[in-house]
Amino acid sequence: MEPSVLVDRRDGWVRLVLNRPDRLNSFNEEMHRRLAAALDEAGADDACRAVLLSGAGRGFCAGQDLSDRVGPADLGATIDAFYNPLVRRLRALRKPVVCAVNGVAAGAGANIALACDIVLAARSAKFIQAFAKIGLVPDSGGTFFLPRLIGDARARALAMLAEPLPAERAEAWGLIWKVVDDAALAAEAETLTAHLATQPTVGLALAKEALNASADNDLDAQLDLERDLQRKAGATPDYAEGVRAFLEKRAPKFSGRSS
Ligand code: T3D
Repeated sequence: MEPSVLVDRRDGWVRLVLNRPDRLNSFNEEMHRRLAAALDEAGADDACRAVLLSGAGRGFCAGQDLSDRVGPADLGATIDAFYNPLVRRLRALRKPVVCAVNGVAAGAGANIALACDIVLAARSAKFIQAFAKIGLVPDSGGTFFLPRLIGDARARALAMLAEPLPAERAEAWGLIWKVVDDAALAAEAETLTAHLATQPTVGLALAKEALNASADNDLDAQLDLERDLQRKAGATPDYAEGVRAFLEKRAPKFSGRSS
């Protein structure tokens, strides 16, 4: 049997593919464990400077595998054990995470996509806060990301109506970065991830840290944080290389190293 997460190591980056296509890549515990391990490995590997997450088959991810939920379950415990750590891992990973939403992203599947740094979606894809259809609350950061990305009015309607949001509207509303023709999605996502893998990795990680903190900070606190992170960025070899390359009128060659 094929693994539930495919790990495809490339030159400087890794492609992770959710691989339970007959269940629209919905999560069971095994897929959670494999994805967590793959993200930890990518995080620990200095040679890996960017991550691409996508799904096998016609869907991206349909959230929790509901066939594992026919009996009573403590959903707070499963969220504590699996979904919340996954969202925290994606946000904390000190390298960019691109998500290629190749088809429907429903329930936790939609919000895990939103936890990634740059989200591309196939034109035919849709995002569904499916939770209300089964009496649940948007989880995996949905109630955090949605109002911040698209505003309270739209967030409330998506959460309460569970209507599919087509990819083109998701882009128009600012929920995602970009819609791409279905046939072009894989190549465009790979080109973008490969590009990010050549960029100043430490600087990007510091930018990610600042953006992650922005939702909870007031302007003064954010200005102080930017100062502190800029101090760190300014001490990296990639900053020195970036300035040198600019002055020498050539393309920079970033190492991604911290020292
Ligand atoms: O439980 C906890 O730990 C708490 C955390 C919860 C997080 C959550 O994500 S709760 C929300 C769970 N997800 C859903 O409620 C979505 C359920 N799926 C759907 O509503 C629809 O499948 C879609 C709208 C996503 C796609 O519809 P469609 O018509 O394109 O496909 P389909 O025919 O419904 O699905 C294709 C197959 O995938 C089908 O199997 P079959 O009939 O071909 O054997 C379907 O049963 C299966 N599938 C889709 N989603 C799930 C699933 N099987 C198990 N769990 C799923 N979530």
